Amino acid sequence: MDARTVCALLNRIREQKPLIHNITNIVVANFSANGLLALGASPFMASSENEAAEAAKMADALVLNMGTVDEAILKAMVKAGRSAIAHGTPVIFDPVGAGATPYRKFVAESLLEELKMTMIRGNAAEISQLIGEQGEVKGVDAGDLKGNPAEWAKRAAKQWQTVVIATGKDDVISDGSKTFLVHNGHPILTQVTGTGCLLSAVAGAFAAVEKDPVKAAVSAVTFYGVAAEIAAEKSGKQGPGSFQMEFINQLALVSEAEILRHGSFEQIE
Ligand code: ATP
Ligand code: TZP
Ligand code: MG
Ligand code: MG
Repeated sequence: MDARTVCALLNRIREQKPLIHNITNIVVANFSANGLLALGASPFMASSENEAAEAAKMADALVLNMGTVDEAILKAMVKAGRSAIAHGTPVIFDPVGAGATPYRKFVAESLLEELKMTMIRGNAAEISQLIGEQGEVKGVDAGDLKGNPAEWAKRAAKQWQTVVIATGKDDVISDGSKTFLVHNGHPILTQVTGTGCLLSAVAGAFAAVEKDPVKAAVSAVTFYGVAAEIAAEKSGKQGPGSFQMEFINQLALVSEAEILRHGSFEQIE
């Protein structure tokens, strides 16, 4: 695949406006909904177990984010996930803070054992925790990493039979045999909460319009990184608040020409 694939999938999202069912955390719900709208998708936040199965059934993708999970949300996630899988709908899992507390480790493992995910998107430390490695987790962020994120992503993909997106300075996408590196992105993304969570939701929108999860994942991450680079340049030295606003603008405005010019990824395996 090359950057033209990214453009083609972005155009599909803008034309088809896929419905993305999110069971997500209270910190990022608004940012995720606005980011999906800017991209051209339709966000649907529905976290009650009373409607989880129906919401997932009508959606084009389901995003499960355990950022502020509790018992009720976990039950809703299982119901939504089973419904999505029964209807052939892709499921994207964001294991926010996996390994930060024993409860989060339990939740992540329960969901992974219960539901066959289409993709898992986490920072490299979270991904390491899903395979029993000890990448340092500082709350919801990655700490100092001693280890190889590409290796972690590949192992996690094999163990959980899925496509893994492990983010950080470089982003890794692996299905256990093919592995890609995406070089786009900007460090200021780490100064705005929810940029990882929004990427997971954006990956859901790409999975909604493309059956090959590797193509969908590489495209989502490249598109997102290019939008961040342009937003950082446009918001200049004004800081993370202005960047956040400009980033939402760029999710809507990024053009094919910009993706072809700036998109940078390679297959390493
Ligand atoms: P958050 O940073 O919001 O806590 P997260 O920890 O779940 O999110 P990150 O790994 O920070 O996820 O990734 C979020 C986005 O930030 C991704 O698009 C990633 O490529 C980008 N990113 C993270 N660190 C850097 C960096 N040092 N340089 C460039 N881009 C980065
Ligand atoms: N605390 C619980 S969820 C959350 C915080 C700060 C948001 C995390 O979002 P991201 O994208 O993983 O930083
Ligand atoms: Mg982070
Ligand atoms: Mg995160």
